[in-house]
Amino acid sequence: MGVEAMMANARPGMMEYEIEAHFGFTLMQHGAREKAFQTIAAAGERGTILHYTKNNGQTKDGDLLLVDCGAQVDWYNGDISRTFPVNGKFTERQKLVYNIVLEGQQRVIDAIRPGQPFSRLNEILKEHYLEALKEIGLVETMADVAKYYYHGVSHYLGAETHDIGRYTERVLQPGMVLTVEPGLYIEEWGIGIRIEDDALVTEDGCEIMTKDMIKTVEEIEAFMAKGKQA
Ligand SMILES: [Mn+2]
Repeated sequence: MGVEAMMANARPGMMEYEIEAHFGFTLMQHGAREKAFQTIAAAGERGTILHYTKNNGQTKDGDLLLVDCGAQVDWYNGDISRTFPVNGKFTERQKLVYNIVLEGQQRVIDAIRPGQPFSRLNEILKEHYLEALKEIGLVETMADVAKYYYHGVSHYLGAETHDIGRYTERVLQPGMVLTVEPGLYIEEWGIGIRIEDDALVTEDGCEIMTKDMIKTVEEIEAFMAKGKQA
């Protein structure tokens, strides 16, 4: 809801913190007094900076806005990212990159099941990126992928946003909660995209705890078109 409020109220020319304000307002309206961490609201090329929390830039027509945020309720933390165009409409290039990230997220989600090594998830994503980014002429080798994707796809989530636990030599087990947050950061195109959902490992796969949040290009554009009329 808080993310939808940001989408519905975003307009080109707004400051990043103005859009961010709708997140905090919505949280409190629904009884959540605490955020899990400082919200990231980063437009255009600022979306390529990891852990950007200044949120004091001005958005402009044609920018994507990357938001990474979460509420803390009963000591448990949420951690969600969405990326949307402030004017409500993706450009062809933005759509292309967005769908590469989205496809990567789905591949990782499909791989989450008990027994899967944690470290394998990031490899699956990078293999997808190598293939997809080669196709659009951005990269040639796996080493080039690191120029556009420079973090891990998952971390544990719980009583800490980055919950404790070993990542290497560890396999997934039922009951674990982890984020699935692929990103692509193409500074020369002014495009920073991250899509993040929270997954609970089950006996035979995983359940996406944030599955009701709108995510596809079509869903976001339709939702924002509705918001603009209001
Ligand atoms: Mn995260």
